[in-house]
Amino acid sequence: MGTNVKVQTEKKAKEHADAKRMNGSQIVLRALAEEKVEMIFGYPGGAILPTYDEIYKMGIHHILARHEQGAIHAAEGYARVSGNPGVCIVTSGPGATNVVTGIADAMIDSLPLIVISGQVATNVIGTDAFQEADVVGVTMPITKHNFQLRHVDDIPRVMKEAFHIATTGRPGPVLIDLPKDVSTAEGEFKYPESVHMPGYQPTVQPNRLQIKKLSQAVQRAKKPVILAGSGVLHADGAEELREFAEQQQLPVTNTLLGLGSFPGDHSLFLGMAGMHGLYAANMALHECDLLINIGARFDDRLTGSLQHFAPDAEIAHVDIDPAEIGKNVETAIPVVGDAKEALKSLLSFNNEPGQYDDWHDHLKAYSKNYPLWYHGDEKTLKPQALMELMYEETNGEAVVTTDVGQHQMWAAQYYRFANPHRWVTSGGLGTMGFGFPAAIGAQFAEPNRDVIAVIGDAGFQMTLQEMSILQELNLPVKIVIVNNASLGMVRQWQELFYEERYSHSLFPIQPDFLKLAEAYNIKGYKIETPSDAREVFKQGLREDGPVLFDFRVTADENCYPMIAPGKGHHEMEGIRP
Ligand SMILES: Cc1ncc(C[n+]2csc(CCOP(=O)(O)OP(=O)(O)O)c2C)c(N)n1
Repeated sequence: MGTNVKVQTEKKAKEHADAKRMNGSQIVLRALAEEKVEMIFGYPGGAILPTYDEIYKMGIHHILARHEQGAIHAAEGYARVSGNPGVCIVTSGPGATNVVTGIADAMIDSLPLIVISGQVATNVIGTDAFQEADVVGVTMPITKHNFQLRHVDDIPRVMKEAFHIATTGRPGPVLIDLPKDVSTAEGEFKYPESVHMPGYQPTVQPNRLQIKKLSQAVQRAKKPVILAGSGVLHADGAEELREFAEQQQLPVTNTLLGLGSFPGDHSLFLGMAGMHGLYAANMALHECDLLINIGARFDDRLTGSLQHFAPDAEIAHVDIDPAEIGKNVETAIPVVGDAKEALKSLLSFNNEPGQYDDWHDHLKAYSKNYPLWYHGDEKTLKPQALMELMYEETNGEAVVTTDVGQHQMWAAQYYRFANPHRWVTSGGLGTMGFGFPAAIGAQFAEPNRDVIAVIGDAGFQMTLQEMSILQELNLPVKIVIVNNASLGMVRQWQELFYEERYSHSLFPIQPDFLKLAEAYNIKGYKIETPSDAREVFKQGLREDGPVLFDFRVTADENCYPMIAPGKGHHEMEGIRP
């Protein structure tokens, strides 16, 4: 026997000895352990029962949601705050279809998720068996990748690839469909050390020449601005972003999802841009001669009318996903790569900053003359004032999750995020029902930090059943209902664009949220005046367990400033009282 063959044979023999025989469910769970998964969120049912049996026997840390949608949004909140993939496990058919919204949400917001869905046995797939749904077909366009397991021997490789795909490049959700017979069949557990995927090789290191072009453009520019998106957060590049902005003295604005990637109280920060962004931020985008997009999608809520978008700017776009570059906005300097690596490379040129004093003064005047505003008074509780006091009483240190609507925009405007991974919101899909369960996942990721779920009275009613988790585990999530007795954002649009025809957007009758809290043994407070708001919030925040605050805010408040549909950044409305 040649030496080479002998070595090979010995290696094979060793591998065989290392391999352990176990069933498919055990293999799946062992793979999760190999991937250092600390907890999973889920809900059991027929097709996934063999796996739940092993979860029981192996003592895996599993959080039982009360609806699969709650489980997947909790997994998203966990992923957003921890930076690790969120894992969600559900049964076939309705269990799997109940997580479709969360999968789509994670896809558009680039959150790493592993979703394991039970499936009917392989011999009945395609026969309309009980609780069968073609989940692979349904989720094909809304997953970064999906798999259907057909053989137990494939499980280790598929699990390894799934985690690799979910967490590398532009993160995203990966679904693994697990037929019941595959989960009970016996096989060997040998976890691969690496993946072999020639067709999937994300570019992490940016091209040095492109970086040089970008660096030269910064030197040429008179009116540059950085637009930082959540790509900076996914790349853990907040520190490098601050260093680069300071080194080159560049003003910075954020997308909604990018908040926290740059300190909210920094002198170079202009505030959030976009539909409800700050006027100074939007005018910086409108008037700049160089727009450096780092890890943002140029989505329509950010750009407003594309026809009017950044008319005088040379556009540079750094993105790990090449499909994003040039998708919506013509780009002169494309840079494919990881945001942190790109920023490190840009920093290494160590250029002197350009002469931007006039530009800074110009933007500062916008900030001074057109700040956020609202009419406060002593008698009524204004939602904006509530956000301000929340910011003050938590020293800006809390993890804040939101649902979707006016409260989301007010939280984004008034809670000045100083740190990465403390802001959890459904940006791309705009999923009502997201905010409260996401706070549960966030609290698991940051057990010692205040986690505040800021939600509307309508969105809360979509997933409030997850108060059961708070009750069961005494999880100290603080629920802040910004209660305007309406679908506030819908009401605002109907007021402004549909001649005040409030079609199905007002809630004259509401549940008693305090009684609901009581049903789940959660402490509740109803607050109706500004004078009570601060004291009660302070007091509730000190509670060790969960608290629900029902803040009765003014019902007819509109969220300003605003870019109306079809308008450009320079046409913002409500920029002054
Ligand atoms: C699942 C879902 N359905 C519908 C919408 C459309 N929508 C966007 S905001 C909004 C109103 C939200 O009301 P509420 O939760 O009370 O928050 P508010 O705007 O009052 O702060 C609606 C219905 C959505 N975003 N998500």
